[in-house]
Amino acid sequence: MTFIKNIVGKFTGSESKNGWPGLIEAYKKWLPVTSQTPIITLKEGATPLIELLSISKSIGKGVKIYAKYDGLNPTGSFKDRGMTMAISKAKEDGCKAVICASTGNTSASAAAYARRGDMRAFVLIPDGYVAQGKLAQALVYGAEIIAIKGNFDKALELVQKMSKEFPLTLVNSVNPYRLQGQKTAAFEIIDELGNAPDWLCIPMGNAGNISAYWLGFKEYFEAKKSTKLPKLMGYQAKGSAPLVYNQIIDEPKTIATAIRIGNPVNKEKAYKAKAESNGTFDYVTDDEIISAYKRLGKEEGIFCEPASAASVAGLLKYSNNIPENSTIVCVLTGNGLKDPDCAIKNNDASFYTGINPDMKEISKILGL
Ligand code: AN7
Repeated sequence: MTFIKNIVGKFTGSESKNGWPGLIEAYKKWLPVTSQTPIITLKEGATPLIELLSISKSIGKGVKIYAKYDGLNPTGSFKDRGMTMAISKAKEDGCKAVICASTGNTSASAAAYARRGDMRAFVLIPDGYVAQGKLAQALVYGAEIIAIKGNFDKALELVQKMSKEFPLTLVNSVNPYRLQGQKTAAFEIIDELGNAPDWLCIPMGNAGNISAYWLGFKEYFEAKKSTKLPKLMGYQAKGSAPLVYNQIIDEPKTIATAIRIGNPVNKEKAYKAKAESNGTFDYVTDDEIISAYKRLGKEEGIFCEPASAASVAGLLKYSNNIPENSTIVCVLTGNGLKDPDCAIKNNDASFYTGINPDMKEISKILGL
């Protein structure tokens, strides 16, 4: 991949096995860091852009669809891009403890980076609505976890208050360093494709990530690293779509617990990005999410979490509107292993249990 060579060529190769130094080091001149900033990194970024061969073929019209598979970050989600920045800056400021509200991925990422930077990590989560893999991570990374009787929006309200009351750095996406780190995903896409895509399809919860991508696409465009800006296609789950209805949802509902958010804090930024990019916000149903989730797995070999599949579900919903010969990137924000319960409940696999270890019996079952 030429872009990895281009970036990595600048480094000694001693930083990690393949020479990738982590996104702050790689994109330093685009980020608010100085020589004084202690860089806390797990070598996040440089995630693969994978062509979706089967889905591109089924849409036809010469369209090329790629997945930006950010589930391959160190803690399994795009949050690591923002967290390396937020935690490094918190460390620079002498912070001893960070706090966040989370539907799961932010808590895993915050805990990993905070502990690596020798800080305490306090996380507030909605009791019973965080996928198993994410909870397992927060526990193992040594977070101090408070599960509240209430949803994400309530938890965010609380941590915003607490960070004003106590000496705690808030690391939700209201922290501006989060978006700075996350904008590097747009840089990577342009570095690899040689230009911006025509559309960027992305799931939205608090709408930090879509806002960050827009920052990144605009900065590279202004620096003449691309000749166009993408249309932002932001998708929410139907039962949890405050940005589609333009109203707060008091009791958001969706199988995609990562984006079960009723009052997005980055609402204004997201609407501005939508207007500037001439984009579209829409919802997808849980059935559409699961259908895209399954297709990604069994046709493309890509396992993402349900919230991430919303980007592909949205693209499929808009397939009649896709311009001929366009290039589209769908952001797969989190790894499928984050939510094993969803995987086990939603698949079309043939799974035979309690079978005797007998070739005759097995071959009969398999129709061989
Ligand atoms: C897999 O972890 O809000 O629109 O607390 O985990 O930037 O909020 C997660 C959000 C998409 C939405 N995909 O991103 C949290 C949290 C996955 C996510 C989103 C999230 P934003």
